Order: sequence, then C-alpha cells, then structure tokens
Amino acid sequence: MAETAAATRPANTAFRDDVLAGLALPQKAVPARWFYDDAGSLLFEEITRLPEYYPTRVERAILAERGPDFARLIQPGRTVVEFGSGSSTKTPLLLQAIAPAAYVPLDISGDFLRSSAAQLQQQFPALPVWPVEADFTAPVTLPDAVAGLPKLGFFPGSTIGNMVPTQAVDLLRNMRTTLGTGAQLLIGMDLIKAPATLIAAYDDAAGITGRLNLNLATRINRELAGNLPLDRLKHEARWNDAFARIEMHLVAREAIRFEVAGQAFSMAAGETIHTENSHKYDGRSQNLLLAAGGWTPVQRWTDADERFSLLLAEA
Ligand code: AVI
Repeated sequence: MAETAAATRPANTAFRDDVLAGLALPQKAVPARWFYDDAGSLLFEEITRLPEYYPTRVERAILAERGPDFARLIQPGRTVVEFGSGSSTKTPLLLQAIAPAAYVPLDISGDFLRSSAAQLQQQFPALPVWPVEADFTAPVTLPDAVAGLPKLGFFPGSTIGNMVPTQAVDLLRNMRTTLGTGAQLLIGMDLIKAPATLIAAYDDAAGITGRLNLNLATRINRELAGNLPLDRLKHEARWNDAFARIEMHLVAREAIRFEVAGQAFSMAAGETIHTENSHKYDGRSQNLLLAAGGWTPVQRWTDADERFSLLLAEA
C-alpha cells in the first residue's frame, strides 16, 4: 500500500478529516484507530482482562504452550519485528521459545514504545532491542544493525481483523517489503464462532467496550469542537454474517442534531455511526488472505475449543 494519506498529515488534521468525511457518508463511519487516545488505550487494556473477551487470554495460552513448535519451525538467529508492539506483553513468550538475534518493536506511539522496549530489555539483557517509532501499515526501514539478517514478523492480537480485506492485503504485502526475502510471519487471527459468544466479547456485562466506543464521541467533542450528545448515543455490537465480522456502532437513541468543527450533522432515531469491524476467520479464509498478501501458510495452531488461532507463514 502507498503510505496512507492519514499517515502523512498531522494527527489532529487527519482525525478531523476522517471524522468529517465519515459523518458525511450515507452510513456514517469513523475508523476504529481513533479509539486509541490515552483513555482509549487504557480501556482496551481493561478489555483484554474481561471474562468475555477471550482473544488475549487464548492467544497467550497458545503462545505459552507452543514454544517447542516455534523452536522447531523458526530458525535461530532471526530478528523478531513486532508490528504495533504496544505494551509487548505477549512477546516474552515468543522470545524465550526461539533464539532471536535481535528484537525490533514498531509502534506509532513513541513514549509507549520506549517504555515497553526498556522493560523488555531488562527481561532479556543480552538481546539487542531496536525500537522504531513508525506507522507499520506502510513499509518501514529497519535499523542498519539488523539489515541483512533474516526476519520473523510478529503480529499478535488479531489486529488484522480490524481491517477490511483490501487494507489487510495491503498490510500483509507491506510487511513482506519491510521484512525482506526469506522472512517468516507469526500472526494471530480470531476465529468464527457462535454469534452469542462474539457479541458478549464486544458487549461485555461491565460495559467497558461500550465506554471504548463512546470514548470516540468524547474525543470528537473535546478535540474537534463537537457537541455530540453522549447520553443519546448507545453502544451496539452486531454480527455481520455475510462478512464474518463483529461491527461496533454508536446508535442514536432518538433524533439528534450536532456540530463537529463547525459543520452540522443529524441522525434519525436508530441511525448509527459505524465505528469498528473485527473480522473473524476460518482456515480457508485465513489461507486466502495470507496468499493474497504474498505469504505461504506453513503451520496453524488453535486452542482445543477453536476460539483463536496463530499462523506461521513464509514469504
Ligand atoms: C485491537 N483489536 C484486535 C480488538 C478486537 O478485538 O477487534 C479491538 C476491540 N474492540 C472492541 N474490543 C476489542
């Protein structure tokens, strides 16, 4: 993918442009990446600990259990490049299972990146760690110190599921460019399952996912001089069977009018702002997606209940 237009603009302009363009669509929509200011990132951390939100727990269990497989299939001496490393909480499970030459966490949030890289360095004092502040959706130039070394891309969490197929394929292709010839990729993908289980994971009893969704409206009001009436919007998680995805929406409880950055908008009762997609996969759709992105699947692991999967692929 060519660098996204948003990535080349200052963040506040990109946010305003995305929101104004999205609210003008027949089906209002704002990209989910705008959930994650500091408050949104904390809410997501809380979500990962919720009883209903199985992906983080199950993926971590697979990583903990499959170390010997990783050691067998991932050659020693690879540089592990983690895409959107965030707090890097799953990384030690992988690093201790294989014998990496170096670790390169990539994240757009520099402060977060540096503090979690420092923490990881303490855990693995002999491992060279080279944090890179970058938008990993575009090709990234890696540090000279790891140029020429074979790479293992690591993309846990099923973040790929938050992208529509064209974006997901562009990202996989760009990862291939970033990682170079002979690369491997270890990627987490959530699986299709009973809609009730999925809806519960995205509409938890404690209401934390609802707060993440509504945080977007709070952010629009604060950063874009908006006056969205928060008490007249409600969180909804829907299963879209045709596209095998959970959708999050902000639903107008009644007809509303509001302004954002000086522009007027209205919503009829029941009308929604589509705020997130979280695609779910089966084995075939995973293989298709990886192949479209230029990757050959090598191995696939799931938990006993087939809730979540990790895939190893090679370029
Ligand atoms: C970050 N991403 C993989 C999460 C997901 O499950 O799609 C985001 C999330 N949204 C609501 N709950 C979690």
